[in-house]
Amino acid sequence: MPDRQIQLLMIVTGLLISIHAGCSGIGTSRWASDDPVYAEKYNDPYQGGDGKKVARMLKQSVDARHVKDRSGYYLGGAYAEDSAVGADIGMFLYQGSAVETRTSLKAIAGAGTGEVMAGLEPGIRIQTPSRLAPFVGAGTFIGGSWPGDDRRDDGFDNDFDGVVDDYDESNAQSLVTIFPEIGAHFWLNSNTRLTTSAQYHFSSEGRDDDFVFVGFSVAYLNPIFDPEADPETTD
Ligand SMILES: [Ca+2]
Ligand SMILES: [Ca+2]
Repeated sequence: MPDRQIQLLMIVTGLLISIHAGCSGIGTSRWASDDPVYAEKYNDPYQGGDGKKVARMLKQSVDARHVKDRSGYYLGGAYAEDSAVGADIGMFLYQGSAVETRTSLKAIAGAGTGEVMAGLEPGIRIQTPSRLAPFVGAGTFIGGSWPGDDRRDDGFDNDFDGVVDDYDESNAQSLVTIFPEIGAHFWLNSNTRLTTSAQYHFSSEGRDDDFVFVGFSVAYLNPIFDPEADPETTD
């Protein structure tokens, strides 16, 4: 990975860790208590001596297992060498509390072949079920440039269908990449998550068109129905 991108990733990760350190101070161990799943675990008064109390405070200050089997959506941006950029909007689903699957609609410009491309990016991430959650992941981008410029009179069979300069020829391109990924999530509160990651995209166009995306995203966890919060369902 180029030095500049490593630096950027370290800065963003450092920022997340400092925010985490700042938020984990005295009085913030109930950081997600507005979430009904988290609250059910931790809303009882502290029991036992000081040792037990501190142990539970520490545990609940990092616990993010309330995300188990829940879904949400995210908005993200990415940066690569030579001013290449990307943007995506997607949905995620936790399979349990440590495995996250996701799919986004993604647009990229300047990366790989240099064309503006749009497509789908499904991925999977394995992470710690904690407020600050490092992860490793993998994914694929499947997309293309469309509609492209007119190529009906260049004397070349651009779409390789055996007919030169037929009616629908353009310079539209497809692009498929697969990528490993490392990164970290940080939950600002019970339902808002910041993420930074680095993805190494292996391009279908060859190794010269591989690229590294350093990305940042903000995600929102969908609320769940809480019977205790609805007065009509409580006695
Ligand atoms: Ca053709
Ligand atoms: Ca042509």
